[in-house]
Amino acid sequence: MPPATVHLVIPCYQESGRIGPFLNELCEVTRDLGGVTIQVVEDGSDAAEAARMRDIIAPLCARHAHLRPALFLPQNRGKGGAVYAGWDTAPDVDWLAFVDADGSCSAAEVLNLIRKARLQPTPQTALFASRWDQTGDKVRRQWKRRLMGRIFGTLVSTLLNISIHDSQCGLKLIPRTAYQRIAPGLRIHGFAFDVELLAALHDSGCDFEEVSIAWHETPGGHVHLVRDSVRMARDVLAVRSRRKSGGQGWSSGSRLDA
Ligand SMILES: Nc1nc2c(ncn2[C@@H]2O[C@H](COP(=O)(O)OP(=O)(O)OP(=O)(O)O)[C@@H](O)[C@H]2O)c(=O)[nH]1
Ligand SMILES: [Mg+2]
Repeated sequence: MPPATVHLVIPCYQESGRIGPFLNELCEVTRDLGGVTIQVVEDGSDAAEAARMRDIIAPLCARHAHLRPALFLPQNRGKGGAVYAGWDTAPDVDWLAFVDADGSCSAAEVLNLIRKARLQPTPQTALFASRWDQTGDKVRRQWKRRLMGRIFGTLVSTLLNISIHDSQCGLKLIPRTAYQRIAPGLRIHGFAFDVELLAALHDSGCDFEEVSIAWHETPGGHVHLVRDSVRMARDVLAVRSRRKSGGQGWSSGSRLDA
């Protein structure tokens, strides 16, 4: 049996300064796996940035057949919008995945998660990388981000009544069929898209597993601790009220226990 196929999207906004070494390493470590495609989705940065990204990606595309041509979105959609745009170009794969561009989560961790997904006889359980295990220096983050991450995790699990510690980690693998069931109802395209994705998967009956990974924060992040936390909290409340009103429209599933 050929290994399960995976389409891995890297959402990028103003990432030309950070993505080069990580993309190179990712292409190297996945090259011999077979059945894995990688795609950068450039999310409406300006023309100069798009040109810089082309300069980084073109030579890598020439060396690696599994690095697909980048998708350049004409307008910024937000991280979730970019991930979904990339996923929608791969309607036949077994697994849909994304990873952040900055390399905070290493190429080796991506490889581990792909291998773990492939142990499933058929894609069934979504895999959410998690920075929950903070023993030793496995997870290196600024204390402010660590604290906000904990508060946000508590907010998500309490308000949505879904047991999860870290919904926001930038590496996830989703069974493609599960995504296609819920995709028409997904509305959130900003940094909280993972929360809606989680709720929709859960409510449609798709299980998920949190997988502890190493995470070494890279400087130059785009998430503004206060501004984006407020927006994200508002999005969590929106997901909650949609579920409560029963009008979520993302599935015909039956697991609405929030
Ligand atoms: N497509 C898209 N991607 C974005 C946008 N903003 C950020 N990203 C991507 O989202 C990913 C995560 O953003 P980061 O800047 O790494 O976030 P951070 O501030 O470091 O936060 P953490 O990584 O969670 O600590 C990166 O791949 C970014 O390029 C956006 O507006 N659109
Ligand atoms: Mg980051």
